[in-house]
Amino acid sequence: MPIFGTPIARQVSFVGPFGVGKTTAVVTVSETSISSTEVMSSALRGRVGRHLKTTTTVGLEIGEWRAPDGKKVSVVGTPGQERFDMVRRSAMPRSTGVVLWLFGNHQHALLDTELWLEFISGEVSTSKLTVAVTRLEGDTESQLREFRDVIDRCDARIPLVAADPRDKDSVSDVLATALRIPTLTKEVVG
Ligand SMILES: Nc1nc2c(ncn2[C@@H]2O[C@H](COP(=O)(O)OP(=O)(O)OP(=O)(O)O)[C@@H](O)[C@H]2O)c(=O)[nH]1
Ligand SMILES: [Mg+2]
Repeated sequence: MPIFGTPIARQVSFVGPFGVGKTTAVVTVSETSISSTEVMSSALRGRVGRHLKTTTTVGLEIGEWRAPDGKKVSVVGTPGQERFDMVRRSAMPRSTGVVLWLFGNHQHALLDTELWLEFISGEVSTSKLTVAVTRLEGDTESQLREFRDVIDRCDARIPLVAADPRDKDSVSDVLATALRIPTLTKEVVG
């Protein structure tokens, strides 16, 4: 007798450095309220530059995005901090797509890219991966070329997009790219 269960839903997980905007992106695209695992961290207060925020993700947070085909997609934010490595690893194998979010305007951006790609490719197939670069200013195209070169050394088929975690259309395009479905607006740098 055939067994009719709930069909396995598509899932996209967001990984990347502390404070890049993974939680912001989950909240931006989610139609429902998300199950949050953010905590206030006094240790984060008073730090400068990219560490200005006072909350951080310690577990997985799950939102829901409605794809252009009307179906629901789970969007999973993971913690960026090193010490939550186990949590991060647990989300990736179950995902249809994995998005690596990166800082575009950071002095070690390319080294960061290399290290994160190395970590992720040890966990899941790079065919699932998409790279989204935030905070690009000025000559966006030439900066993306630099990222493209680093990514090509890992796998030239990995899509690369510039994105803003605070912008709904932008994050929707990242999700579409991650699921390998057509995007509404965004250009993929290939
Ligand atoms: N200026 C600027 N700010 C951004 C951009 N993307 C995100 N932010 C801000 O950066 C912060 C990111 O914070 P979170 O979304 O908590 O980052 P996270 O990646 O979830 O951090 P952890 O879970 O602690 O690893 C938020 O205050 C965003 O508003 C961007 O493209 N430009
Ligand atoms: Mg977070």
